Amino acid sequence: MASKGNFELLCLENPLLDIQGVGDEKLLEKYGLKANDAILAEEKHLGLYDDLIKNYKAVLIAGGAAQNSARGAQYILPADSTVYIGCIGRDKYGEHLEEICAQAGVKTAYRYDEETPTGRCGVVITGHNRSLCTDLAAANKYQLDHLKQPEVWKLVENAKFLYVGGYHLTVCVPAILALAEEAAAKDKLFILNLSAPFIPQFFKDQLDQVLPYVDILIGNETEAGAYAESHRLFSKDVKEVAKSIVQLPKKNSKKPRTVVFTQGTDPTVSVVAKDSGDFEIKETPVHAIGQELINDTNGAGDAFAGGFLAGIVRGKPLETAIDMGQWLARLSIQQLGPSYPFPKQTYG
Ligand code: 26A
Repeated sequence: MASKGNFELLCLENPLLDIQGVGDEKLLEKYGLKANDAILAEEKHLGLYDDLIKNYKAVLIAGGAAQNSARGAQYILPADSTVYIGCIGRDKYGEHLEEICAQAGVKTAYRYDEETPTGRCGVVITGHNRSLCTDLAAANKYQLDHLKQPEVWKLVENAKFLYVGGYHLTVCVPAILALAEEAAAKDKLFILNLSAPFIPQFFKDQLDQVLPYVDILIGNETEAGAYAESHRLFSKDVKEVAKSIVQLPKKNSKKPRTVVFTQGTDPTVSVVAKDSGDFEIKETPVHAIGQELINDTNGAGDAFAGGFLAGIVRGKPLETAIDMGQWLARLSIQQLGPSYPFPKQTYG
């Protein structure tokens, strides 16, 4: 059923501005970055942003993983379907994010931090790899108080699908749990993205606190591997990891848990827990694309999540929602950074 355009989908995470440039081995080495990774910036990384702008012709693009997904979902859904929450500073970068979301039709309910600048993500492109180095700044100042403000909480109560980027587990677990409790209490769908290997690796306790509330978990094969390692699973095989996660205790017993793992150009694996204790395991192929059409892969996973969320909000079967995610990812990797083509293309 089509959405009636009443902000059914609410997303929470870290609003960031991406400073994206085409780099080289030398740049990666200088800052100790891996070609394909996502990390939190330390002191030694802080020169990267100016370096990218001055020496690598970097461009400024709206980023923040779940903010990219919110724009992606809204790209497909009817007007006024998506609202996004996070914390920015009162500065040019923050204004830029507000403009981009407004253009994409995403309603924002930002918290403004008066003392801290808007967060930045340095994106170093080398070939089809992207290295993300994030200085969260204001994004790290998100607080539960903001979510509980009556006009913001009204948006939460109104939404039927609550999506949290796993990156937010580094910022404000109480806000995530407030959304999770709301979903469990009112039988809404609570969806979490693993976001990056360092989340299951270094934020294991925070993740484990939230997992009992998760109806749908999204991730990729590297994140599945990192989860297997930190949770000492016997296998890193994505199907085995997914099976292990769907079986974890669940607060809302009215809904089975679903785990969706993308695997780059290999088929996307989905596992649903069945009442019988058995599993429904499916593999959905990706939409092939010629190498020459790829612009960059920054935001490909976020686009997948966005398309997938749109499918779920529209009440599509799981495999169709996955296919919508693959469709949007294919469109996004042909654009510069985490963006979607205009004029709009339509799925199906
Ligand atoms: C807490 N961290 C590290 C992050 C991020 C992040 N978004 C939220 N929190 N690190 C990178 N990103 C975003 O991921 C997108 C690509 O998937 C980048 O801003 C980029 O747009």
